[in-house]
Amino acid sequence: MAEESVIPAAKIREGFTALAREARELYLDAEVAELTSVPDPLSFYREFVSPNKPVVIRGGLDWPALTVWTPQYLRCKAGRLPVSVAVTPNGYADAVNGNNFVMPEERRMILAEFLDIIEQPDSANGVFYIQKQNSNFTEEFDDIIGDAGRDISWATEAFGKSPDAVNFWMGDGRAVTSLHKDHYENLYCVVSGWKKFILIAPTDLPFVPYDIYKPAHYKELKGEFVIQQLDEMPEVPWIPVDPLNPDMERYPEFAHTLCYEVTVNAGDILYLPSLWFHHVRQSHGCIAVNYWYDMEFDIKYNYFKFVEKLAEVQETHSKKVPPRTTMKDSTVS
Ligand SMILES: O=C(O)CCC(=O)C(=O)O
Repeated sequence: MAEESVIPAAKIREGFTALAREARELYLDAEVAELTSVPDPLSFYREFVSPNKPVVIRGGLDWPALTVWTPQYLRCKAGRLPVSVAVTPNGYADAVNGNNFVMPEERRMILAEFLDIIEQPDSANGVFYIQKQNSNFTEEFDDIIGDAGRDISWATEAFGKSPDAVNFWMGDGRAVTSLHKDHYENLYCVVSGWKKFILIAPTDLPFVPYDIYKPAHYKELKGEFVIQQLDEMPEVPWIPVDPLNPDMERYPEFAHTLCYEVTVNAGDILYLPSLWFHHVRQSHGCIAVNYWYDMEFDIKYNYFKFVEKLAEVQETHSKKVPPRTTMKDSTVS
């Protein structure tokens, strides 16, 4: 009978270290690349999408939205539109809190009401953020969509398809999006204010810890936010590390990641490649629109899933993470 062979964890660890090192030597840049004008579709695909490298296109937007989307204009043109707003006590929606993965309380209100809260945050309890990733821009903002667009034409040409979702983001300066990854090619456009992204390449995946959490959501009851567990939902694998304040004692492997930081200002476009981990902060009242184009599920994706599987069985990553689906990490939101 053939003997069962066991690969020592140290050998797998060596492979992970080589993967991260060689990626840095061979294809990653020291900083996020910058362009000062929009690329033609072929160069964009060849220089950034195919090698899976982020780039910021400074001043890449020429939308009327850049000048016309003042609170006054939004009230006048779209103030009566009903919108979905994520409300949390602390600005962390879809994030780890103790043993829970906590989603925001979702409220429906008209845009004018939301704008009042953004202008006077103390007038409401909690942190309010329009962040619903269900193509809310095309679904809920029909009256102002012409000020921006249903797609980014040169990106649509490069990808050979239209975006799967177009999302409108506007919120409180305290709102933070916790570290996660998506299976989308993301064209992230800032209309006013700024966003700060922390990015980690997919080749650093073995050093990004995951744990398993109980799904829950916030609910405001008599002026207090409580966490209610959602027992009917499956458990959620999520990243427990806050890259702004990582707990290196508990997650020492995180020290081996290379965190890129980039600020995306009004008028800029960030190309955030599929499978890159990202953490996002913003200025108060920042407005953005992003375009999610589905990634190609090609050999790169296959290799990524292989490394992910290997990392799951390797104890430094997580002992408990069940097999991942191909769904976007945050589809539970
Ligand atoms: O802007 C944000 O807060 C989060 C953006 C994000 O996670 C995304 O576009 O995938």
